[in-house]
Amino acid sequence: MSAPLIHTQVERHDGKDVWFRFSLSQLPAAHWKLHFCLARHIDPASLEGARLERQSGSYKVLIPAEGQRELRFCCRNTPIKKLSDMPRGFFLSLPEASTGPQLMPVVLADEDLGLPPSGPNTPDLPKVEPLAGIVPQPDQRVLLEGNFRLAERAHVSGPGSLTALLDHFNELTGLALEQDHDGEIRLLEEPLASEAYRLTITQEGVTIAAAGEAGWRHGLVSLAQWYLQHGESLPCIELVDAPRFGFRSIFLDCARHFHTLATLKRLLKLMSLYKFNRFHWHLTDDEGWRLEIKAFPALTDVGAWRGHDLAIGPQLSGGAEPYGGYYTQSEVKELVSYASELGITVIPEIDIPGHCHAAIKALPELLVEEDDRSRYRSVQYFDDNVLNPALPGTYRFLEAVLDEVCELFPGPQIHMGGDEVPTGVWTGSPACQQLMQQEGYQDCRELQGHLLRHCQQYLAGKGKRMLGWEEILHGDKVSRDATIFAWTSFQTGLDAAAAGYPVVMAPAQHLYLDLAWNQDIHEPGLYWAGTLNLEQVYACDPAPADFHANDNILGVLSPLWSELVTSRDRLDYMMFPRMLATAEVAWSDPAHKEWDHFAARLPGQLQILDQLQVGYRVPQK
Ligand code: TNX
Repeated sequence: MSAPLIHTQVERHDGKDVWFRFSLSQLPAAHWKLHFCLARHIDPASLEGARLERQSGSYKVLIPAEGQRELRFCCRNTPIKKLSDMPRGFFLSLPEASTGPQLMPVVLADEDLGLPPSGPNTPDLPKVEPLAGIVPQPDQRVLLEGNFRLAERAHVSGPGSLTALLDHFNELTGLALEQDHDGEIRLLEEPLASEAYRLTITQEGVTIAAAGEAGWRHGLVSLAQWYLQHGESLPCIELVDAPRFGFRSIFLDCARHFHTLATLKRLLKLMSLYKFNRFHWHLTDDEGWRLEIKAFPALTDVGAWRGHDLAIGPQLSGGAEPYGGYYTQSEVKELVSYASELGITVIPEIDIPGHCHAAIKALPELLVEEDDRSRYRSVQYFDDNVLNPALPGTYRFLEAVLDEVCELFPGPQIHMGGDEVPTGVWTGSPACQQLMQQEGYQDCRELQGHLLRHCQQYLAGKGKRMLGWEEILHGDKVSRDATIFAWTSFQTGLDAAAAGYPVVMAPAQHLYLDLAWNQDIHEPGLYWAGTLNLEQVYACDPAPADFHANDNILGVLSPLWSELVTSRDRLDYMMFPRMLATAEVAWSDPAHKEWDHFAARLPGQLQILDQLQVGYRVPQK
């Protein structure tokens, strides 16, 4: 029998409720089950023509009534507005006793969202004359007389070994600069601020003055951007430049979908072109554990893979075949050292206590309390994804993981997540109730603080500081050494800064690169915090001039969560050119930040991205 076809359709949008209808062309046998992924919760009572066998995260298994080729169900209170929300990864499984193959693919023949494609599309950019320029916009920029010809094998002089700096420059530009005593490009040591630089291109040559490597690197990157726009004949110019924030970060979720080491290196290279200096590596989540931990091989043997009949079912883009991957410790070291040559510190994130479905499935003997009767459902629809702060196994697991993480990542900061712990968790756990009594805790959220405080202290013992999403403040137990990542709004960041915490601003409404670019149904992405166009990213000001605690605002982070990022192409599409707007938010003085000017510099930058084969989203006219 050939693979059945399925038609999926939203039959009715009823306020925030969405009614689906599935029609199958044929059925292979009785008692088959239909598997698929849909990042919504199916109301079991709404099902017609089938019953629900399982739903965990985005994974759904339905058992249709005998002979039924048409199924209906409702997802309540979570509208569906985009094709990228539609169910994916269909397959059938047959009962074990039956003969022949146990699995059968189902071909998605057609889908209908039941919505008009979009409202009127507004242009992404204002009508402005293109202008060659640097992104992020430098502090001061003066065009000088004449041009300088940059030879392919120009010589560069400067203190110490410049190999790493020049390798990077050559990789970006395709040139072959070499270090020599007497170069037409001269790196000079001057007592400037650590990341500041002065780049001067005259008809005679190029000088880059800085206090050291960070400044020279930024100067060389500006030179590279100038070269990539002009070719060998560089208009003479002087830039005097320094960053607004010392913390300029891009985040990639490698758990929801796996991204190869090659993709990560390429991303780091592109980050360095825009003067980012932190890479926030989201290594663990419900849908996958991606970091090799020698003490617990099961974390990756089991936790890094999902698929039919695996401990973690298919998720997100779905499918029966095993999907996943992880980074070996030697790959991690390779990436960390590559990043450091680009002036980028890698910050690992081990997301606890929520978002731990994969870890719990890998290590149930340590992480599950048999008698726990708590019932909860996380934002992403898991009912078994939270660590238990009262189990000795939780601490054994965490300490072993942190021991290895601290060895692997030489940077001073470790991110412990802390986000989206669902309500209801721990309420039916005898161990948690006992711990609360023993400690005199009134509120379950104090258990979260209890666990994170332990991590903070454990990390401090190893000379590391803990970072976390804004919810690490829940239960009020972590000390003010912890850096707070504000993601639900600016205001939470301002409040934490006012309360004396160091803060990194990552408000979803302005900086989440996984949000869809606009409301068009074909435009992929999430929209729980609205859609996000280039101008909205650009408009973001993480530290308003009149705010009294600005010293506590360290900088900004733009995350790319990967629920829908299944490939490098999709990664490029979501990140670029929005990442350039983040770069300017993070680097440029608000006095020199102007949307029209950025828009004028964008075409020159897109031409650079073309040369580097970045599949950015082309701005709409
Ligand atoms: C919220 S931001 C999450 C993630 C999701 C993201 C999607 C944060 C700390 N948690 O688990 O992937 O929204 O935009």
